[in-house]
Amino acid sequence: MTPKSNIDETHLLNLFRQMLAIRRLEEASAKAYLQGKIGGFLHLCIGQEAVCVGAIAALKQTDYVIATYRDHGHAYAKGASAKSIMAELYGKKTGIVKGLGGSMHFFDRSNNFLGGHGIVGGHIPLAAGIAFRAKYKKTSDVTLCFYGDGASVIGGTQEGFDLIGLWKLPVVLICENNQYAMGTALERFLPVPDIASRAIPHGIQSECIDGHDVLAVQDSVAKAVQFVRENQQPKLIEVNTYRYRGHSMSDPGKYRTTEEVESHKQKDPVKLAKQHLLNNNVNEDQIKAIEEDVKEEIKDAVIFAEQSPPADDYASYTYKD
Ligand SMILES: Cc1ncc(C[n+]2csc(CCOP(=O)(O)OP(=O)(O)O)c2C)c(N)n1
Ligand SMILES: [Mg+2]
Repeated sequence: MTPKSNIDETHLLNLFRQMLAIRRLEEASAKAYLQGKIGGFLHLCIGQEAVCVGAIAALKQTDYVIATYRDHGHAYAKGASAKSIMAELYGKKTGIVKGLGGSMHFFDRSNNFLGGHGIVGGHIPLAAGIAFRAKYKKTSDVTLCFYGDGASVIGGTQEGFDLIGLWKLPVVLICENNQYAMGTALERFLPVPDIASRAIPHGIQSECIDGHDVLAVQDSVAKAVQFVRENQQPKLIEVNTYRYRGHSMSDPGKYRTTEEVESHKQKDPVKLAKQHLLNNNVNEDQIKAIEEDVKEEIKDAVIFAEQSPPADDYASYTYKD
């Protein structure tokens, strides 16, 4: 159990609320998927919420975030509404990209959330480009680039790392090490199971942290962001985390034992934050009020998605002379 400590209760309540909202949003989308209301692929981040919420809490609003296809929590933490996310999953016109992208291709220019990318590792060179612009224009904005452990071994990742290291670009690379790439365990695809060390040949400083305590994640990422902003140099953080569900909704996850999954649930980030709040004498009623509020927010998001008009035909967006 987390000991009593001096924490900013309002801040932790806010982080707890965000993580809970992401958890409920993911659960609601899984339900809608099984009801056949959401099509295509659906990758959930249940179990990993402390990573996106803690890391993005370390940013300024003008900083950039770029992520993989497991992007719902990242978009929400960067400021997208549950309504725009759910409507996108439903393929509705009111969605975050007008219902034309779906789960893997969120994009929210107003909050500097630049995707949502389905090609594993393909967005790392894009992060280099975003950061190059910031450095060139001297904006001091930092790019936070999330990627998975499986992306470590992809060519695009290495090419992106080289540019980021060579040009000393203001990027914080966050490897969400959830121990698996689809159904393949880390030790079956990495000759040296130390992801942080893969930054060294690219001239990028790195560290490895635990990803269950949202405040600890925020603290480490905040230090990295400050270092990157002030020194105009990149940094890589490997964050150890775990996804409770399969790779996507079509994966029953039979390559893991129930014991393994349950052992990770003991360190659940949402429960940990709640316990932390209770240990610091935050009123239980205050927590219950947040839980109710989140329930309403997600219920409203589902109603909004169901009642929204369908996306326009793709053809109406094609370029015409
Ligand atoms: C270039 C490319 N190769 C293969 C795939 C198929 N694929 C989709 S997800 C995935 C695993 C990625 O695992 P990881 O990077 O650990 O991310 P996680 O799903 O665990 O968040 C693979 C191989 C792809 N989308 N893109
Ligand atoms: Mg993974």
